[in-house]
Amino acid sequence: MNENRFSTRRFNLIKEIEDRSIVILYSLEAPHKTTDQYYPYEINRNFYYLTGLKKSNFTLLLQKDGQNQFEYLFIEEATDYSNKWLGKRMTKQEASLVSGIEEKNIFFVEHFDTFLHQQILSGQRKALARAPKLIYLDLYRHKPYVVPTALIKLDAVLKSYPEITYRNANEFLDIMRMYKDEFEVNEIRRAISYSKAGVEAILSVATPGINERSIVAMYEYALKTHNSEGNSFNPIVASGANATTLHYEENDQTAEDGSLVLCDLGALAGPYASDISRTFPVNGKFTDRQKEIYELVLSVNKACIDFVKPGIMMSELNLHARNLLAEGAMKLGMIQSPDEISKYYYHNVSHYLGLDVHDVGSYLIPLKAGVVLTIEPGFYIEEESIGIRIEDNVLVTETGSINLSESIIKEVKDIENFMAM
Ligand SMILES: [Mn+2]
Repeated sequence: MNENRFSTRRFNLIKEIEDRSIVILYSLEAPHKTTDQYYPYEINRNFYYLTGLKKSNFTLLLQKDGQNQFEYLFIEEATDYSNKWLGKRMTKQEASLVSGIEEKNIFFVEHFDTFLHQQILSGQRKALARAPKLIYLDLYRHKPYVVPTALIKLDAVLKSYPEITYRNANEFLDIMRMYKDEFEVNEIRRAISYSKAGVEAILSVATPGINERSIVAMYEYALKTHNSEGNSFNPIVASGANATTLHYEENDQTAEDGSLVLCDLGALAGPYASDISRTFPVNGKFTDRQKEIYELVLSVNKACIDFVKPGIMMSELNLHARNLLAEGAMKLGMIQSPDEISKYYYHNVSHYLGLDVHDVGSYLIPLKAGVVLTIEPGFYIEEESIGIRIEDNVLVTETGSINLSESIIKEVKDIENFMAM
């Protein structure tokens, strides 16, 4: 069943790309930290999407030539040394079972450069396939003027074959990855179930005077004991005014009695992410003022989830949230005109979710069944030390939407009852 899913994706990608081209995707390696230490390894999401493999230093090579397609995989070889020092590595047979790539087309990674030159680029396989004119690579840049790793790795090749151009494979993969199949939706559900366990652990331990750091520790403890791989991003646990900074990550302040705590966190299931925000009073009881603002955010959270259906544009969803929050703030007498809402609400209401927490995809095309997105309205009043965000993970269906994180408590009375236990 596995091989079908990943083989189908590779087939669909090859269908889209130009004739006489190849795709090269690297699973990449953990970045260096200090001396002989490395940061934890994260699989390249595009590599995983097309192979199902989560191993570092693997390379995928796809070739399209007319009606012919070729798939090759390059893996790390298990040696006596690696077995004794580094642990078990995958065999060709295991890699073939997961990825659906035929075992005879799986080689060891140290042979990749020679293979690429001799078998593919130099056109020595002319009998089988013409030399490619184009290479598709993962050219994602996390900020401007960063040279993508794929270009660094292929530098010598691109210099020695100036007749071959390269292009961004993400223009296809980003769109393919937007629409989740049943397996993926179930993985996201599993990730959400870990986040739920984490949120409940937090609500159980929260008490006035607790340090935000202890809350993070309880949360991460819950993830690990439920067998989640861990965080899909650095958790935000922000008490009082800290919650008005959107990406507050220090998580080292004391949650004072009477304050709200905003938690924005997400657990992993395999490489799939969840992304949940919940806000609660650290002493277990909302003040009237906190409740008033909380109920407004909650009503917008629900209204936006109901608004999600095929055909809706992200921009409409954003506008809907903003209008509703502005309307609410005007009723509360906090602003006089709708555009003043930027004072209290200053982010978008949604992003895609999947193999990445801020998942790939176009924000300029209408929603369609299979898209998973967040709904996360917020309200931030710095002068009152109130920051509230309520975030759920929502699947677009043929007729509307399903809130995948519905079972994570968010009603005022449910939170208060839970914390009173
Ligand atoms: Mn989010």
